[in-house]
Amino acid sequence: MPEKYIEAAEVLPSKRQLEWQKTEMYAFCHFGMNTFTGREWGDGKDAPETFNPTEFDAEQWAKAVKNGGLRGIVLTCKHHDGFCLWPSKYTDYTVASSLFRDGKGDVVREVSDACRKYGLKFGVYLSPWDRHEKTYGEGEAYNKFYLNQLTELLTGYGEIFCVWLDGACGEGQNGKRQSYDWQAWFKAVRTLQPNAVISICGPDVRWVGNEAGVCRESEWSVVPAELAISEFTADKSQKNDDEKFRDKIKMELDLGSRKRIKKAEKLIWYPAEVDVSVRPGWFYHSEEDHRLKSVDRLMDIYLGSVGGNAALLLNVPPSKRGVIEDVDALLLDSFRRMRERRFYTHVSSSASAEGLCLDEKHTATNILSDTDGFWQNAEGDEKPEITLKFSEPSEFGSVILMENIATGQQIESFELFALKGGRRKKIFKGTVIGYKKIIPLKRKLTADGIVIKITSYRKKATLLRAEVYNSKI
Ligand code: FUL
Repeated sequence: MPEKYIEAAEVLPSKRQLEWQKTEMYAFCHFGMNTFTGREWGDGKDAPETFNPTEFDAEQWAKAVKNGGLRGIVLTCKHHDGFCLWPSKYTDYTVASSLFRDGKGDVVREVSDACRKYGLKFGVYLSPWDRHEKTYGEGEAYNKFYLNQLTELLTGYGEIFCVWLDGACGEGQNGKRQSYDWQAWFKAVRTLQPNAVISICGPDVRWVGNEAGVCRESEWSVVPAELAISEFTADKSQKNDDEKFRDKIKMELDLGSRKRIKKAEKLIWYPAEVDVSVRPGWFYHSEEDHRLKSVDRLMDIYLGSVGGNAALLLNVPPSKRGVIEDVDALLLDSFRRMRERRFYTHVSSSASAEGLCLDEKHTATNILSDTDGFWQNAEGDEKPEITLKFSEPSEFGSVILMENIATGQQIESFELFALKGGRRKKIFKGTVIGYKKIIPLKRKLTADGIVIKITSYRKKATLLRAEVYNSKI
């Protein structure tokens, strides 16, 4: 039997996981009955007329999200209160009973259309916990009801990139809890939207483990299979609507090291997603307009998540008017500008790359171009190095490295050196790379180039890309 970490090196992402990972950062839009009642969790008893966005404009959402450089929107089509943002045939607790567009509206339709118009991906959140529906807690009847609603969303609104299933499972109207038929629902997603990932209480994308935007230093995408059991995630999820939950960080820090996986029965590709709100709550509350996260905090979250082998699902909730308010839209705008300033001059765009490699198909030069070609270490080279030489001595402040995850996640540690007049100086020591590792240096440096040294890997070391940037400020 090979060692477990060698087995881990052979675990690969599915095509849908790979495509999802490239999406990097996308918006969560919590919008629904709670937007109008000022709550975070509704009890399913509010009259449908309460839902009445008077200036609803899905294109405005899409523009604000796009302008922030995010690549999709996941919409809360139904939250725990059970109110549906589309005219579901299976309940009358929907937009069709509201005043919105005189009962002829469909928020899911308008948001999905706007996403397509602005080149954004569209995903759905459909809460399994439903505090309005009478069959909730009755077993088979509710599972069928949920499947019907899921089917409506999967068949009526074009291509869906993500089905986001949260773990909340409270009591229904009758005081009963429901045992969810996850497998039947997963099957429907696979059949009706084969390219969609099933996130959180699903097999494709793992919840990072907190809602505060805190990321692990070493985020592995190959982890023990039991982490993907829906009930396991559900158990760790929020049990009430207390704001404090979102800031509590209680997560296991090591999910994938050699030591952690040693005794695992089965390993799977299960990459992390960081879900966090720009506001204290998931829903919009005007009294929180002055409590938005700072752009510096968003940048830290971005560097830790997208720059730390995870994806970022950033919640930007529309208001009662049915628009993303200026404070939120401006924050997204500043966040994009800040990223543009940080990655302003692509110092390595005319660099050369050298290093031993497996064969002429896997040369170091591959890491400089935006193609699928990648570098792979020479057989037996245990501490492979690549030297990037800039066309002239240059100042820089960030380095981006990407592993070729299509052939697995294998790098366990690496070091970076600055090259100056033939001498090298260590400037960074890190652990995993994975899909993307962004290394913000403590201070800017001027050098002739850098050396990337892989100090530990599992079966083989690969790099898809390396980029060196200087900031504008
Ligand atoms: C949780 C829910 O209880 C929250 O209200 C929110 O929707 C969050 C993203 O998922 O499980």
